[in-house]
Amino acid sequence: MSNHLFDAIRTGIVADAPFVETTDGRSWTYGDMLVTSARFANVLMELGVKPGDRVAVQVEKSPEALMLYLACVRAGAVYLPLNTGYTLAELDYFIGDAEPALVVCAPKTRAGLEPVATARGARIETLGEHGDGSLAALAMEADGDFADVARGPGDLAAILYTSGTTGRSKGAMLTHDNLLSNASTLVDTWRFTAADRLIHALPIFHTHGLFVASNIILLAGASMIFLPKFDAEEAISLMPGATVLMGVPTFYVRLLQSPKLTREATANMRLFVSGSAPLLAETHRRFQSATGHAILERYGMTETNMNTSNPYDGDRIPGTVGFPLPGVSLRVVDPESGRELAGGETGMIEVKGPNVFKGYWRMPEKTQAEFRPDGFFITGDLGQVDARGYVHIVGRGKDLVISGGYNIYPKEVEMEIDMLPGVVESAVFGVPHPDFGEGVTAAVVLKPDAGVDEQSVLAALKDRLARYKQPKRVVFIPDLPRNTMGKVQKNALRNRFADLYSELQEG
Ligand code: MLC
Ligand code: AMP
Repeated sequence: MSNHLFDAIRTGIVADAPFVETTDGRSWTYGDMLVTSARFANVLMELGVKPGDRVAVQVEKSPEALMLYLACVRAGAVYLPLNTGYTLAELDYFIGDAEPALVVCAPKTRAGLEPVATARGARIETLGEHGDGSLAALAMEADGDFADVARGPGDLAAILYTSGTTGRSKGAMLTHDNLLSNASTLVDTWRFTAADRLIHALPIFHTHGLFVASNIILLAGASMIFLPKFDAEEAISLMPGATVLMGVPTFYVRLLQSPKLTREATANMRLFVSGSAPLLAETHRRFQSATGHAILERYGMTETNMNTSNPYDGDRIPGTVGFPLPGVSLRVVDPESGRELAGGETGMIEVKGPNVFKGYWRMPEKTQAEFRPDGFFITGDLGQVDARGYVHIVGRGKDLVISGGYNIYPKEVEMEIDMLPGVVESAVFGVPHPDFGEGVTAAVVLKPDAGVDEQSVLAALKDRLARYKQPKRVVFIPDLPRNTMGKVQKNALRNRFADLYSELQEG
C-alpha cells in the first residue's frame, strides 16, 4: 500500500522548482521539501510516534511548521494544529481529549505547556519561527531519506478542533482522501499550474491556510510567499510578483483602505479567493471597481473542506458562494423534517462527498447526530439555491459568531462570564463590525451591587479564552430578552446593539 496523500504530492515533482519562500530571504525548492519533511519524519519515528498517533502542534507560522505537517503525513501520524492564540486552559482540554504522543510548541511557551503535556503522558519538543527549537535541532541531525508509511484513503491525516454548540470543541477527523480529493478538485476548478505564486498570509492552523492554500500549491507544483501574518500594504507590494491571494473577508476590507490598491498593482494577479466568512456584496463590488478583479467567493467548513465555489469562468456573483464543487452533492432541506426543499426556498444546507470528514474524534453519538441516514452532513448553515444554481448562504442555524474568519461559539464565552462573581447570566452574540465582519459582544445581567464593570469582565477572561474569542464590548442590561419558552432572543439583542461598532473606522 502507498501513502495516499503524499504519493499524490510526490507525483510529477520537479526537484529544483521553487516551493516556498519567506520575506526574510529563506527559500525551499520541492527537493528541499522532500529532504526536510523526511528529516522531520525520521525524528518523529525516533521520538516514538507511531502511525495513528496524534502530534499536537501549537507553533508560529513558518515553512518548518509546514514541513512538520508533511512529516506527519509521511510518517502516518495524525497532525493536530492548534491556534497560537489558545490559552493554557484551552490547550489542557485539547491535549487531554486528543491524547497526542507528542506536543510541539514554540520555544517561549514550553515552560508553561510542559506540565500540561507531561501530565497527559505526551512528550514535548519545540519549533521556533526561524527554524530554531529542539525539534528543529534534532531534524538537522536526521537522515534526509524516509520510506513513507503506508496509508490508505480512509486513514486519518489530521484532526482539527472546531467548537461545538455544547461549548466544548470537537475534533473533526480528516482522512487522506478528504484532503487529497478536495485539493485536487480545487486545483482544477481554480486552474492552478506550476506557474502560480500564492501570497500566503493566512494562519496554518485552520483549513483555509493549511489545506486549501498549502495542499493546492503542493499538488500543482506551484510556489508561495509565506508571510507570518496578513498586512495589507505588504500584500499589495508583493502582488506584482505573485498570481493568487487567498483570504478571509477582513483581508479584502483592509486592502480596500489602501490607495495603492489599483489596477496596475494587481495587473499580474489572476485570482483573488475569499472564504471562511461572508464577503459583503459591497466589498466585492468595491474591489472590482478598484482593481478590475471579481473576487471568487467559496464556501467551506472544517468538517467538509470546500463545498462550493463561484465559477472560474462565468459570473462570480456578489453575495453568493457559487455552485457545488465537482463530486460534492448539496441540498437544502427543512431543518425539522429533513424534507428536501424546492429551489429558491430557504432551509438547512446539507452536503455529501469525498470532502466530508469521517466524524468527531471519540464522539460517535455527536457524529451520528450531525449526519442524515443517507450520509448527508448537516452543516448548520441556512441557505437557498437560486434559479441559476448559485448557492446563497442566508444565515446560520447554529449559534455561532465568525470574527475575522475565526469561529466563536457564544456558549463557550457565556460559560466563562457566568462563572464570574456578581454575574447572574449573560448572552454572547455577534453584531456588524467594520473590520472583523462580526464583533463578539456580551450582554451581562448583574446581581445588585455586583461591583463588576466592562474592564473587570474582560480582565477575568484574559487567561481563559483566546484573544479573538474575547468580547470586543461588554454591555450591561437588567434582563435578557426571552421568548415565551424562556429561550434567550439573540435576534433582539443583535437588533438592539446593531450599531455598537458602527462608529469605528474600517480597520
Ligand atoms: C486578531 N484579533 C481578533 C482577530 N484577529 N479579534 C477578533 N477576531 C479576529 N479574527 C485581535 C487581536 O488579538 C488584537 O487584539 C486585535 O484583535 C486587533 O488585531 P489586529 O492586529 O488588527 O489583527 P491581525 O493580527 O491583523 O489579525 C486579523 C486577521 C486574522 C483577520 C488578519 O484574524 C486572520 O488572519 N484571520 C484568518 C482566520 C482564518 O484563517 N480562518 C480560516 C478558518 S477555516 P489586541 O487586544 O491585542 O489589540 C474555515 C473554513 C473555511 O473557516 O471555509 O475556510
Ligand atoms: P469553520 O468551522 O471554522 O470551518 O467555519 C465554517 C463556517 O464558516 C461555515 O459553516 C459557514 O458558516 C462559514 N463560512 C465559510 N465560508 C463562508 C462563506 N463564503 N460565506 C458565508 N459563510 C461562510
